Amino acid sequence: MKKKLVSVLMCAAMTAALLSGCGGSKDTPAESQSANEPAAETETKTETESNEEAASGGKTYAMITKAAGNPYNEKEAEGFKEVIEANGGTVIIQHPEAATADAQVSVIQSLISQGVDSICVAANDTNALQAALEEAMDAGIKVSSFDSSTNPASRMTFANQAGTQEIGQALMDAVYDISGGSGQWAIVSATSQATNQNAWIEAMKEIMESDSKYAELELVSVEYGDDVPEKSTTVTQALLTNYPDLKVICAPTTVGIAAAAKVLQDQGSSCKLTGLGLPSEMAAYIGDGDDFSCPYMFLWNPIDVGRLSAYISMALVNGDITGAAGETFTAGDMGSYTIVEAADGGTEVILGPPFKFDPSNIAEWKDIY
Ligand code: RAM
Repeated sequence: MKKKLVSVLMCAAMTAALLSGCGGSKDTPAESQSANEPAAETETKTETESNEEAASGGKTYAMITKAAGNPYNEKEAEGFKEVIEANGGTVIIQHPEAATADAQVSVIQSLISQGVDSICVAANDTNALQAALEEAMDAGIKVSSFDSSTNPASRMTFANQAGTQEIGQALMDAVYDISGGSGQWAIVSATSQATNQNAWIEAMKEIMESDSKYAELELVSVEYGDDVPEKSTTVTQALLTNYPDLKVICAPTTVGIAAAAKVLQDQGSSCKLTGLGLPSEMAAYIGDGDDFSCPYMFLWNPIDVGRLSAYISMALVNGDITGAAGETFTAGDMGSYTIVEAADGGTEVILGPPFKFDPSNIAEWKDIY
C-alpha cells in the first residue's frame, strides 16, 4: 500500500472536523483508511462478495457521468464497472456529449425506458434533473448521485468524494499559504451550474469571509472553463491579462487546473496555481520554484469514488439501505460506511478526506490516476 503523506494542515483540519462531528463517515479508524488509495487486488472472493454476487446478478446498474472526454470521469466509471461486474451485475456507463443537464435528462429517460434497476448520476445541475429522476424513482429505479449531487428530492443518497467543508478549507488555506496571505486571487471553475464546484466555492468564500486571517486576500473573479480544456485555457489567459497582479489561481476542477497549469508554466507567470487535479495530468507542473506553476494541489481517488458509488447502488437495489441517515453498509474491501446527513438536507456517504499532492509524493501517484 502506498504511504499516505497527509499534510499537517490537513491532519489538523480533519481532527477539527471529527471533533465537531462533521468528519468523514467511514467506520474504520483513520490509520486503516484506504479509501483514497489505489484499490488492492482481490485474489480470493470473501463470503460477503459471494453473497453480493448472488444478490446483484441479473440486475442492471447505470452510471451517468458529467460528460465525455474527461479522464477523471473515466476513472470513476472504471471503479464502478469493476465492482458491479465482480458482483455479477450488468453495467451501463453513459458519458453525455456535453456537461449539461439537458444531455443528462435525455440519458435518464432512455435508461427509464430500458428498465434499469439503478441510476447513479454526477449532476450537471442541482435541480434540473428532478423531474426525470423522480420519474425514475416512481418506476422503482434506485437513484443516487455521486461526485456532484442533485437536490435531496432527486436522490436516495449521494457518494461524496470528501466533506465539502474540508475541501473548501484545504483550498482556502492553500490560497492563503501560496499567496503569502495577501493579494489578488481568482477561481477557474468547471460549469456555472455544477453542484460540486459551486458548493466548494461557496465553502471557500464563507471561510474567507468568516475569519480575519484571510482579510488581506481579494477574490477578483470566478471564471468558468466548463470542464473543456480550450475554454479553461482561454479564461486563464484572460485572467492574467485582466489582473496583472494576480497571485494565485485556484481551479477546483481537474480539467481547469490542468489547462491553467500549462498556461502559467508556458508563460513563466509569477501567478501560482492550486486546486483539485489528477496526478497523472499535473505531475509536470507540480514542483518548487519558478519553473513550476503548481506548488501543491488536492484530490481523492476517483476510482474509489466509482467503487463506493457501485456499492451504494447495489445496497439500494438489494434493499440493504434506503438512503436514510444512520444506515450502514459494507463496501467490499473498502470497509464499512455510514450514511450521514448532508448540508443540503439530504443524505450522503463521504469517501474520505482530501489528499495533498506535492513534490514529495507526486511521482508515486502519477501512474495510478
Ligand atoms: C472535474 C469534474 C469533477 C470534479 C473534479 C475535481 O473532473 O468537474 O466533477 O469532481 O474535476
